[in-house]
Amino acid sequence: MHTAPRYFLVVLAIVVSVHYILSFTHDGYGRATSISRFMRPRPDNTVPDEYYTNHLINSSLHIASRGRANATFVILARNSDLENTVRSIRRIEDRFNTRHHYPFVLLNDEPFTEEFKRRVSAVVSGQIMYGQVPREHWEQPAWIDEDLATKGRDALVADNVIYGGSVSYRNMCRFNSGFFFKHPLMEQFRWYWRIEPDVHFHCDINFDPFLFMQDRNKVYGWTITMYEFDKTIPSLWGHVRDFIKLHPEHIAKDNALGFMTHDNGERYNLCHFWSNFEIADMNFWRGKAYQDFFEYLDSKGGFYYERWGDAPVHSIAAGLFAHRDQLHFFEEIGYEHNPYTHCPKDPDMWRKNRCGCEPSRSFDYDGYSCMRQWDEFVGN
Ligand SMILES: Nc1nc2c(ncn2[C@@H]2O[C@H](COP(=O)(O)OP(=O)(O)OP(=O)(O)O)[C@@H](O)[C@H]2O)c(=O)[nH]1
Ligand SMILES: *[C@@H]1O[C@H](CO)[C@@H](O)[C@H](O)[C@H]1NC(C)=O
Ligand SMILES: [Mg+2]
Repeated sequence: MHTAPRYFLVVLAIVVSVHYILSFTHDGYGRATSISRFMRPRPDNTVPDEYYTNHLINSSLHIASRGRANATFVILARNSDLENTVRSIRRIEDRFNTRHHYPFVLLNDEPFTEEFKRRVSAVVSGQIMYGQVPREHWEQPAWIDEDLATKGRDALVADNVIYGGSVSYRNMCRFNSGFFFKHPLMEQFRWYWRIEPDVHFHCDINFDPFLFMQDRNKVYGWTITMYEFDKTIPSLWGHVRDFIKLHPEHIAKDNALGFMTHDNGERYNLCHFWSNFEIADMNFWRGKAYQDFFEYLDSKGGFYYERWGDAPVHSIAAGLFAHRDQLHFFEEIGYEHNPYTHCPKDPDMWRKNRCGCEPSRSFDYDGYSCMRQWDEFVGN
């Protein structure tokens, strides 16, 4: 006569213990709950303590005293960007580079003024080099059909697409896609950290991201990922698919395509890394796979007929030609380029790195962010 309640108790006990086991195995590193995501850094995604130069945290100083990587900062700027360029450099110097003295390369399609050089040179802690971009790396190529290009721009202007009517913005995107790493001042380096005028670094960076990337065989480091405006790249993915068929030898076996497409390459989900922040290996861009890729895309004219950004071009290439583990999310680097901020959400990380940003306003899980797709892809 007590069978029914006893049966109920047994079932209840099983349910409770299964729930307990599941919550145990999913806790911390799982994506089971938003709490666990908030509380703990992702596995394999954080820079280990031994990379930290801060003696309070660091236990093995040998990594901290290794000197510099073969690396430079790079900033593309106009003379009119002077004040914002000074601001960006001051911020990265204060949070990182006064302890490392990595050089800066400043590039411009026009000669920098003496005033620009005087002001910017005053705020760096290391070497600084100023270069002009050669015309053939900047201007719209002569073979571009100007009537088609005009039609393309007019259509984007009519559609209210940001920079839709700008030729110089297109020059900039093409230059950042295919040429910055070929500039003579950049050729002497392997690694670069891209910075733009008026960006913010919200946390101390008490480790050397270049050495971390080098040791771990990384290719591309990023802090923010989001959707691209589909109106700027209507034909891009079709060309990517054609390129894959044409050059299957370039596609990495364990690539990150799964981050950018949910139907095995059929359609692009528009996710890309926000390229105003990049820490990456220029030898990857200089390699055969990317060179073939850029030449192929460039020959289609989409930098001008549409408005292809360097962000989707770099991201798709990194997703195709690199091993998935070679793409790295720098969770601990608090970064802001108007209007979006990445702020570390893990309280320990946030405190340890003296972050000045507000974690709850981090862009990571904003509706427009692609962080969810990234988490799903890497299995967090
Ligand atoms: N020398 C030069 N640099 C440019 C030109 N256009 C853009 N840049 C630089 O290229 C980078 C990207 O341009 P931005 O105007 O910041 O474009 P964005 O980041 O997409 O957009 P916002 O920053 O939101 O305006 C920045 O480092 C700019 O300084 C240009 O015509 N000449
Ligand atoms: C740095 O890297 C570049 C590009 O790979 C290379 O040409 C250069 O020789 C390297 N410099 C040093 C000091 O290793
Ligand atoms: Mg910008």
